[in-house]
Amino acid sequence: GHPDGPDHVGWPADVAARYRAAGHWRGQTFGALLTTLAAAYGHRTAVVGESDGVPARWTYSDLDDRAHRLAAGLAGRGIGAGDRVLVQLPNRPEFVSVIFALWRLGAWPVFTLPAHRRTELRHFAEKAEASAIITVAEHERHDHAATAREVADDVASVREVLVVGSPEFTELSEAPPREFADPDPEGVAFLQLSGGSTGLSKLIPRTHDDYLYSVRESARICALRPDSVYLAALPVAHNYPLSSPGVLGALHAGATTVLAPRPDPGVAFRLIESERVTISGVVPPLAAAWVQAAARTEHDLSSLEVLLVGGAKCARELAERIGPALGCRLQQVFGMAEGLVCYTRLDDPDELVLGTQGRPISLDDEIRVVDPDNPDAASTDEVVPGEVGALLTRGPYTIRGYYRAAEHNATAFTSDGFYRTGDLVRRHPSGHLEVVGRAKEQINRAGEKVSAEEVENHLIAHPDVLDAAVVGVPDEYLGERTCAYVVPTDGASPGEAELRRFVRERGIAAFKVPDLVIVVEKFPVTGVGKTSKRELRAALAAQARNR
Ligand code: J2J
Repeated sequence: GHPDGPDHVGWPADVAARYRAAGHWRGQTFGALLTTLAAAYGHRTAVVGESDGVPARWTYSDLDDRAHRLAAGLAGRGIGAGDRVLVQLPNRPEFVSVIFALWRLGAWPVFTLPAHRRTELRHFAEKAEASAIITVAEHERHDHAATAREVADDVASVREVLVVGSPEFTELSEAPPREFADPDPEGVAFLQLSGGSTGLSKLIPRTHDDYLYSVRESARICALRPDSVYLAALPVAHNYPLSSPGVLGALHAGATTVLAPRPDPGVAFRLIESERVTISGVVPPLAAAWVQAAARTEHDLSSLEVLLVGGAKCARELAERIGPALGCRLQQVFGMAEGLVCYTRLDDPDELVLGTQGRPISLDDEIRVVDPDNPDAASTDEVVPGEVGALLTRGPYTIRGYYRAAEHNATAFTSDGFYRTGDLVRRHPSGHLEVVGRAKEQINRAGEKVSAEEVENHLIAHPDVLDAAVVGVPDEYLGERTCAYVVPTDGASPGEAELRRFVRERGIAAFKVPDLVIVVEKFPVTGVGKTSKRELRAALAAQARNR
């Protein structure tokens, strides 16, 4: 085993046997799924998008053929079963062919976001001991190929940087198709990223069996059918647009996925009209932007049947405006890359659709709402039904441990295997959960998760900074924005602009750069000991709200 801990903390054998017996885990890999889909839906359209400005429209057979050829091409570069490969691709059709090619090889995609930069990519490459990076030359004026090569220079395991759209990659994509041994469906299929609350993002190992279960059920709960058209508006590497029901749910149903290069109403509405989109998924700030734009649009949005909203809390007022403004049904979704996904159901009464974040996918999702004041609460420390508590969960598609993170796993999971979500919820008698807050040290900035500790560590690296505390403050548009309180070293007086520039140049995603920096002489005095930083953040967050 790796010194940092096991690659995959599996489910206990008896529990796994139960999930198989219940038909949740069916022993199918993603590669095998694509073969089945190509046989069933061959000439139907699977993926619509743009590759370097060139429109693309792939049938299920096209996708199957591309994944076969690319798998062969990648194998020719020495990529094989068990290899970890950083995938950093924006919303373009090759995202889909690349991940299925890797799955056919038994290699593990590591789903990084287009927003990630040098320092984050280096961390993921090191932690995963990645052997390759697959990226694009440029996206949103950032030279991704150059960043990937920097990471490859720094991380010894990275042998290849492959650039989608380059002549070299095109050649790989045209290799004679080959079949590869199907990997173990109970084995790891890919590594997803956690939002991170203690320091850097953790890697989340998901198996073919567990993820396919959530994808299959998501497609069913969202009523996807072969003539559905799913618009992927958010960056598809995110767990939400990937699987809730997302690109994979749409594929599972034989439907069409339209990849929007950007999520703004200008781009999205044009695609909804031209592709007759029936369903999409957005975060609350984007839903608000769509609602506003719908009042003035000349685009025909009448094909839209369902809009999922999730990733962050959807305010009741916004929830009420979505249906009337967009002429569709709202479906709330509350999920996490670690597993558990809740949806309001399409036939739920309005009160639940507007006022809750849904109920779990599976009857085998175990939910515990426990003492919110005790970070070490056991699964038995449940609050009175209907009271607010910390959400713990365990089930057929929720991980039992992060990748190579034994120390972190000891606190992130209970001794009986429940994942501590860090979310504060209230459970309704129907089983629907209402998310009312958060216990974890994380800021939810328009659905992007920012670890307070990670940003603090970047600030403290500045020579003029003695200490830093990062908190979320309410923001009308983003839901929350990040506010950094900074205590300077003796005699120093760092400026806000300088500190923000410094953090950005450390090589991290723009959404992690503090929106606001406030320099203070000293921090308020709180309790002492291990939890003092937590108390300090709480005190500062309260202070920020009252500013
Ligand atoms: C409040 N908080 C929410 C909601 C997520 C589907 C949908 C979302 C994600 C996701 C996902 C929320 N109301 N409706 O993976 O498959 C916050 C919670 C949660 C954290 C997980 C999916 N929906 N959240 O957002 O891994 O705090 O997954 O624990 O990015 O987002 O973040 P992430």
